[in-house]
Amino acid sequence: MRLYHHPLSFNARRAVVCALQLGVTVELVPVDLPGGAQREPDFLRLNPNHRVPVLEDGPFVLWESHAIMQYLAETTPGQRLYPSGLRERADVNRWLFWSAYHLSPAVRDLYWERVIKGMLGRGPADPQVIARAEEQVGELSGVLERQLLEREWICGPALTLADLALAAPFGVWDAAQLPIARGSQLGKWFDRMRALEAWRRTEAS
Ligand SMILES: N[C@@H](CCC(=O)N[C@@H](CS)C(=O)NCC(=O)O)C(=O)O
Repeated sequence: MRLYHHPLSFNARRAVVCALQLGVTVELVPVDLPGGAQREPDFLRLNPNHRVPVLEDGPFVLWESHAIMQYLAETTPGQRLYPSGLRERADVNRWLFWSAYHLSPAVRDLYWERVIKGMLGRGPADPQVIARAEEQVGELSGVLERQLLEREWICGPALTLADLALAAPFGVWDAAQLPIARGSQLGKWFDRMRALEAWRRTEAS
């Protein structure tokens, strides 16, 4: 299997960490996003949305990081990150959707404004976008904080896809200056995530 990614993309990182945590061997293929490789016809044939990550499993091509995580787990015999019980799985799915729809876009806005825009010479940060995203990230992290008050991991006593999906945006915590206290339950959970071998192996990415 091939996984197209970029080292600075937290959306790609969640798929890479997931593969590593599952012990799935994937060939990592870097895509030169700053150079515009994602808009070349060859890449657009893989993903018409011009985004990473993309998974290629023989003739089957899959984009959207959370769907890739689910696919990787489903195709790994004996895996324990994606429970098979109806409600346990629904609980994990809930957080995957929440990650895709709420958390990741809010963190992306801060990361884009405070880091990537400058890196690409795309002009100064927009204070209005920053203010709105900070408010969203603050509210969303409050939801996670309460969720983690009595749980070691997002869905209970065991690490699941939900943790891997949600940890990825927090990888830019310092760079994007996320407005969250490090000593919070969320900060402690993130420290547990950072201790995972799979996470550490993607640290440079
Ligand atoms: N919802 C998508 C988001 C993917 C995404 O936004 N990827 C960014 C990098 S983090 C990208 O490839 N951007 C390149 C572009 O928009 O041209 C996912 O979770 O896979």
